[in-house]
Amino acid sequence: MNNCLQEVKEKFVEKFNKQPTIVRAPGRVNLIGEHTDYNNGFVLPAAINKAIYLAVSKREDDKIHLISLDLNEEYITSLTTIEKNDKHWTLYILGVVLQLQDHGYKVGGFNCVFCGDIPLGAGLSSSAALECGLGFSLNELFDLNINKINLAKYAQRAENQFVGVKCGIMDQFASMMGKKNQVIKLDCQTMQYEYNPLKMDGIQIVLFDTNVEHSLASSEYNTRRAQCEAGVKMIKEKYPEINSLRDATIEMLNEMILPKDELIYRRCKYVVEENIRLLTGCEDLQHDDIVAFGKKMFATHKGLSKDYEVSCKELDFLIDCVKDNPNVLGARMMGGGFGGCTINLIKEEAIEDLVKAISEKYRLETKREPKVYIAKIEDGVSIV
Ligand code: GAF
Repeated sequence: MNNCLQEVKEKFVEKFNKQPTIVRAPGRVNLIGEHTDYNNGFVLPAAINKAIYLAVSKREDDKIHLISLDLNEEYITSLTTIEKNDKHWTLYILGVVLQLQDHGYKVGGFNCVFCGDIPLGAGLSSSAALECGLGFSLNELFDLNINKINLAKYAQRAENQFVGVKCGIMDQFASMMGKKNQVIKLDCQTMQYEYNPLKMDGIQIVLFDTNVEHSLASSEYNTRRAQCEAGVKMIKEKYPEINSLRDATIEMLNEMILPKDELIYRRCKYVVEENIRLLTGCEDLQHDDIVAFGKKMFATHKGLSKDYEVSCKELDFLIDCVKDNPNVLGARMMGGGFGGCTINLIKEEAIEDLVKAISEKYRLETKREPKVYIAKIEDGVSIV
């Protein structure tokens, strides 16, 4: 049995003296399509084999009793006195409760003990997993009858409104809707999605963790979003029908933004190009052309680093280490940026040696201990 699963179970029984319902909520990877979700574009994520386990039960009173085993912290409040507080982790939970209440759902008091193996701040969406796991748990406990996509939307709103990060829908959608061995092609404008099998014989998804903690809440993420919106506003002066960068073309950017603001231009250019890369990249995958797909991942990294400027020296170093290696088909930084992981498609037989070599180089260069995970694609949130 998974360690976290065992731990939450034992702790819950010890603390509350009854058997809990247990929910598994996974983190995610994203193959391509970064910083496109809040621009109404496309993403290609998948839920993975790293997850948060939540042990939950109803209470007779209106209290919310939370225990984080990873942080060894406890927090108690009530349904009517939810407020921001200095235990940051509680915001992901309480924000979801507030969303459900605001949308008219009757949530009662509950206990929740949780623990996870998604590394924090590594860009693998531990926050979305916690939000989704909690939403899913409350839906089960109180028979709220909310479908998974709406649960994902409430989880996203919790992060937007209570945590204060203006994230898109990708992470919550992937954690909720993930399917074993399938990537999800999601159109963030229409919310249409399709599952595509990831056929990568002899190739694994390897994540190199810079061990630099990113902070999504850092103003930079929200700034990027605002810069994209500023770009849309400029385009609209001549093309009022354009409501997001998803519908913009490079020609429009050249005409309406480049002469006025070079920085906003680079931000928008990256997003427009990334959407094209995703759509053509999906065609590569359909034709089993991982080589062509991998090249697009490298191009994405360049765009994120040079034009969108959400990379950092550690991420760039890890990409430089693999970019000319014939055993690495594609690699790029993943997620919000400023730290966290790179995602790499690596030939199975080369992984061991490569991991050794890169870890050594990384240690020498940065004096940081790198971490490495092999990501397997798993199902989304479910009861264990
Ligand atoms: C973070 C956000 F939460 C996502 O919504 C997405 O924007 C991602 O950064 C960048 O693609 O994970």
